[in-house]
Amino acid sequence: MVLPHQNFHTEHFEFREEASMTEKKRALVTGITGQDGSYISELLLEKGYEVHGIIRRTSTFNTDRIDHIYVDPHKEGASLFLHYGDLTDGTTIRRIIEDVKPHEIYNLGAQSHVRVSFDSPEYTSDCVGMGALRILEAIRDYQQRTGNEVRFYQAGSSEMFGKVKAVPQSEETPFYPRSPYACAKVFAHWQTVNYRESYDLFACNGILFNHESPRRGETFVTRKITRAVARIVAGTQDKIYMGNLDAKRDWGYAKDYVEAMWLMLQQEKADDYVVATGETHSVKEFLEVAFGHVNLDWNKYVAFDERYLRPTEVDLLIGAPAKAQTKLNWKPSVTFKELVQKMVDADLQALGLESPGGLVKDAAVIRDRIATGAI
Ligand code: NAP
Ligand code: F7E
Repeated sequence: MVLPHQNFHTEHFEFREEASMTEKKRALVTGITGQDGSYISELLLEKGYEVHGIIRRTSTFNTDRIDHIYVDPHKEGASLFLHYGDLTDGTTIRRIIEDVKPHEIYNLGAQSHVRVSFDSPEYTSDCVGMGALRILEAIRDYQQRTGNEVRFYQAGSSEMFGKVKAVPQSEETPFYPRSPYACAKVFAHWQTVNYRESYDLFACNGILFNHESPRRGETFVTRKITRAVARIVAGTQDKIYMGNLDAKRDWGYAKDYVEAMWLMLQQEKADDYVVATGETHSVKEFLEVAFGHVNLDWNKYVAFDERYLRPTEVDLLIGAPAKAQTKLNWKPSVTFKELVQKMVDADLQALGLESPGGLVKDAAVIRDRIATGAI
């Protein structure tokens, strides 16, 4: 049997030709309602895939990030399908894999907030760590029974480097996780390596450094800042309460990073890759650029609140993305300053205000909401 993967790697045109001659490629995405889930789904749909996403049942709609790509499945030509499930529910994960028969699985689902993982360590470990293992086990059985290859992407994190053992951090740098979230990601990372080596699964770990966008969750530091800038300009907020401003992160643009995920699954051999910009900036620098974009001095608006501190902090992250650059031919397209300004512009636009950097074209409509008890 010729698998859809066997004749193409990174050349998009080759893939399109093949997809039209044979059945459509099917991808299954966990965490499809999240920031990365929405961008990877757009990318896969553009490439002609049939995309299946796992969503959780919620009492109010939380599909803002994917509403623009959703087409009623009763309509002809629909290519995006949603399935109820949860990473803590192995039976359902198995059933969905059996039904969808995916060629590729992107495991992006997670309780992804580091600070929250200290409050809910058991749940975070179950969903982030065991969730990945549940998928790997389901793939192992499905592949063995049917002979159909399923390629697997595991959303690893720079948080796994934690109290860093080397600067910058590469695929060779040992992990030293500093939160329940990071410990669970390390578990998922090694399970992925182990399933690749034990059962010859095509399973890749992306070790992605922080990546942001106008679709970033409102409680991560970048979006918390850019949203506050817009609300301060609008006159609906007067201060922003924050924790450690000295932490340094390697921040890139999420849309670039999902491209790297896809590229990993198109290679001849499964492998692990660091995806990063290779630059680091402090939270203070982020504040400077974000407030500076609307000619405000951040010092006048930022106040300290210890509830935003973590029991253990990750002080400095900076990635060495040489392997991704050479093997995947991947590189970031957006600079730090452009990223910050784009996010501020998008948040200003969401409030109906003028944005100094011009219009940010994003088909996903990100609504402004009141944050209740947000971290
Ligand atoms: P995100 O915006 O927080 O999205 C997380 C997604 O996971 C949401 O769709 C969420 O669904 C879903 N989810 C949460 N708990 C789940 C569960 N128990 N079962 C099934 N789905 C569940 O995260 P992101 O920024 O897109 O990140 C994507 C992945 O990359 C995550 O695994 C994250 O840990 C990892 N990562 C992110 C970064 C980054 O900088 N963004 C860097 C490295 C690694 P709801 O919408 O229902 O909550
Ligand atoms: O914090 C500091 C905070 O929550 C960044 C997730 O996507 O990236 C993300 O994890 C830094 C930390 O992201 C506030 O202490 C200061 O040092 O935006 P963050 P994170 O913890 O780096 C990694 C790669 C992931 O994998 C995760 O899923 O900013 N900080 N004051 C603050 N952080 C928050 N959230 N809120 C503050 O008020």
